[in-house]
This record gives sequence, C-alpha cells and structure tokens, in this order.
Amino acid sequence: MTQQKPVISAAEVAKHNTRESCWIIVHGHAYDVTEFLDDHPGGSKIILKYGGKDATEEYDPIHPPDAITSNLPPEKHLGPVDPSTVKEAPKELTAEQKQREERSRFKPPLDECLNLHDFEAVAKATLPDKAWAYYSSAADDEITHRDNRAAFQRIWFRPRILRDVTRVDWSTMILGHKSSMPVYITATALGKLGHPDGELNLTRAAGKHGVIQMIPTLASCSFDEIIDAGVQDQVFFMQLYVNKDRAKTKKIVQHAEKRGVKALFITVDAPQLGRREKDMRMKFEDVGAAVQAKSDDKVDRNQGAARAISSFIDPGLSWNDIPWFRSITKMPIILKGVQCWEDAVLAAEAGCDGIVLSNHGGRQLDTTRSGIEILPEVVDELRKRGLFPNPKFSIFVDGGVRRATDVLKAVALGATAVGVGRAFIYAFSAYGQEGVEKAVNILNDEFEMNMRLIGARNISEVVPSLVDTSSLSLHVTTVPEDRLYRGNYEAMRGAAVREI
Ligand code: 173
Repeated sequence: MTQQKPVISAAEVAKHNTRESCWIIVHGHAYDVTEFLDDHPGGSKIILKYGGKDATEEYDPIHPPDAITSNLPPEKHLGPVDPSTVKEAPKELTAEQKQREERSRFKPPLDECLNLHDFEAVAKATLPDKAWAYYSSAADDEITHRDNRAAFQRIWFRPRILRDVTRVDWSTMILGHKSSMPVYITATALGKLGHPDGELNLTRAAGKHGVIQMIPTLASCSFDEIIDAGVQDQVFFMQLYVNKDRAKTKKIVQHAEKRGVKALFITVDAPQLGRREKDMRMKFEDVGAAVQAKSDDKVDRNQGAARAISSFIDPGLSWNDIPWFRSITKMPIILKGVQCWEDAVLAAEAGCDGIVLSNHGGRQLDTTRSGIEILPEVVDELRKRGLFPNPKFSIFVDGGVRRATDVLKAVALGATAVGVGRAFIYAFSAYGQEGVEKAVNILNDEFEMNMRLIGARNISEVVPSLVDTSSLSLHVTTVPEDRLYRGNYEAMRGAAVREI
C-alpha cells in the first residue's frame, strides 16, 4: 500500500520531531507515530529520540519486521523516503564500539573453537555491551544460572566396557520427529541483538544438520520469515507466551499449526519477567538519568527492554486454560518451565504431551533448582503413578547444557532431549550461521566419543545405571578447586575477557 504513496524527502521527515508531530523512518519508509507514542510497549521516549530520523537500527533487533506496518493504521504509512535526500551522518563511534570493532577484527578463527564455551568467550569479547548484557544476564544474584552448570558436574558417569562400540548412533526421535541428536535449539528472544540475520542463523544451520528449532514468540525475525528459511520438511516447534488477549494467542497458534509447526511449548514460568540486573543497568545508560526522572512515560524503562516488551504476557494463565489450548490446536502441548514433581504430575494428568524441566536459563526466580536436578524426582513420582515411561508424555530439560556429556546425563535419567539456548546464540553472535554449524559439529564429535566411552551404542542404551547421582541434590559439595589446573590453563588466544 505504501508503494502508491508519494515519495517524501528526509528533510520533510526531519521537521516532525516533537510529541505534537512525530514521524520516523523504518526500512526506507516514513511513518507518523504521533498517536502511537503512548501506546508503544517500549515507551514514548525511545521513539521521540528518533523523531524525524531513521530509527531502523534501533528498531530491528527488538521488533519483528512487520510490527510497525501491522500496528499503525494505513493512513499513518506516509510513503517511501527518497534515498537521495538521506544524508548519512558520519558515524561517531564510541570508545566501546571502537574497542569492540578491534576485538571483532582479531577474533580467533572459527577452527580454534574447540567447545561450546569458546563461543561464549568470543561473544563476550565482541558483542555490543547491550546485547551481551541481555543474553548473558540472569535473575538477581545469578545463583540459579551458575548452578545450572554446576548441577551437571554433580553427576558422575559409571561407564561400561567391552561392548564393541565401533558404531555408535546418537540420533533420536523427539515428539515423533527424527533428530540428529537428543538436543533441540530452544527459544531465545531478540536474535538480531547478536547478529543482523538473527534467528535465521539458527534456522539455516538446523536445516542442514537435522536439528529441531523452537521458534520464540519474541524473535527478532518474523515467524513466517523463519519458517520460509527452512528446508523442505524441516521440523519446527514453537514457544508461546500467552497474551492477555486470547484472540491474539489463538491466531498465532493456529497460524503456526497451518505453517506446519509440530509442537507448542507454552512458557509457564514467566507470569512476570525476573529482574536481570545486568540488563537493567544497560537501560539506565541508554536513556540517561534525566530522562528517567520525567513522569510522562507510562512504561518504567528502568526495568529493561525485555520487561517493556513482555507486558502483554498474561499472569492469569492457569491450569484451567489447558482445555482451551486443546480446543484450538491439534499440536502436542508441552509446558515449558516445570520445576517440581507435583506440577509434572498435574501436567500429565491434565493431558499435556510433555514438560520442560527448566528455570528459564536462571532468568526468572533465583535459587530455584536446575532442570537436571529435578529430573530424578519427576521420573520417580511419574513412575509411581504409572505415568513413566510413557511415549505420550515426554520430559525435556534445559539450562546450562554445554557438553554432550551433559546431554547424555539427562538422557540417562529419563529425558527425551535437552534444549540449548545461549550456547547457540553465542555461536551465531560470534560467527553467524557457520558458528552454529560448528557448534553442532562439536557436539556431534563429543557425542561420538562419549557414547563410546560410556559404552552405549544408541540412545536406548543410555540408561540410569550409567550415572551416579548421589550428590546431585547436595548443593554444598563440589569438586575442590583445582589450583594446578587454574594456574596452568590457557584461555583461548584473542578472546580477551571484557573488564567489568
Ligand atoms: O528470558 C527472556 O528474556 C524472555 O523470555 C523474554 C520475555 C519477554 C520479552 C523478551 C524476552
């Protein structure tokens, strides 16, 4: 529709830079957002900052491409901006940006990444501060976030020998779909903060390597862009934040089903977003203390961008809603964010098709236990009730997974597969699609070796007796710090750690 409108000069747009008349440019088109200012979920200040200017760079990571066109009535779409009138202001790089560019130029070649931690080190060194803060942050004191890693280290292997492990196969079925490994890419928001192609890096790598991707509700790319980037018959799941306006949720779910999404993962651990203080501190810098003090902005931007854009999530969601979801879709329904056996049993009894034992990457309630720690109690209680093993009720785990050994521990204890979120974000933030492919290849190498070393030829041989969980729930025991290792360990060259 915008195509038929007259071409506007950038000078004309520049005149409209006040609350009384506010125009912005996004992707080469001008929009009149004056009446939308107070309805913007991220607050009016941030739009006013770009009043009369091109807002594309700020807009892109935190909005799906069609957000502006679908939220504004057609008469507010003013028309294309004449590119010859747009004067590229010379970009003033901040000291931080200059340092980052320097570090990006000298980042280690991809081949030097030997494990998933390495991507995190490179991402930390090269990501813009805001993106690093958003991705890496976790709730409060980040105790749960750290324990998500530590919990895997409280499980020890009891490997078996002499089993002819010439051939090992770690492929598996997830909710009836083939997966090259018992790992899926779990949903994480705002992919374009890390890389201009955002979630498409994951989609393309997943398609090439037979890995299933869970599409987030709050992706930077639009849902259809992601699906369209998939190869023939690529399997997708979808993560759902439930809107207070159920009609909107129904539309999203039914559209996903129509486009072939194979399962719906409803997030149940975020009636309100946790406090991620690392992220919140960034926003202070962004808008400045003086702007914060004014009171005409309805949204409290001190809470960070994630909180602002999550205001649509319904804290009223309850068990009573499950039958409604059943009535609007035939997709399997999985509850993502179960944290105790009682709720696992309720989910099975409510007719759900599975659960994800997850604390949302440590980003919600701090000092909750990790998914892997909860897994044995969930399996025990389901088993007592005749609900495990059950091909119609799958258990997934996420949080802190960085190694194939982590995955094998979860599978041994009864998980069908585990979700990996941050590690893949860091891989594409540092190296784009190639980074994600490399991460998958690293995991494949680790699976091959570790399957051999534990004596399991296929996933059905990865059984509980292969692990010792006797210290799993003891939060006070850990491996004593190995000073010899610390003293001698050499971090990857070039991945300089950012000073706090
Ligand atoms: O963990 C998150 O950051 C998250 O789930 C989220 C929720 C709403 C908006 C953005 C991100």
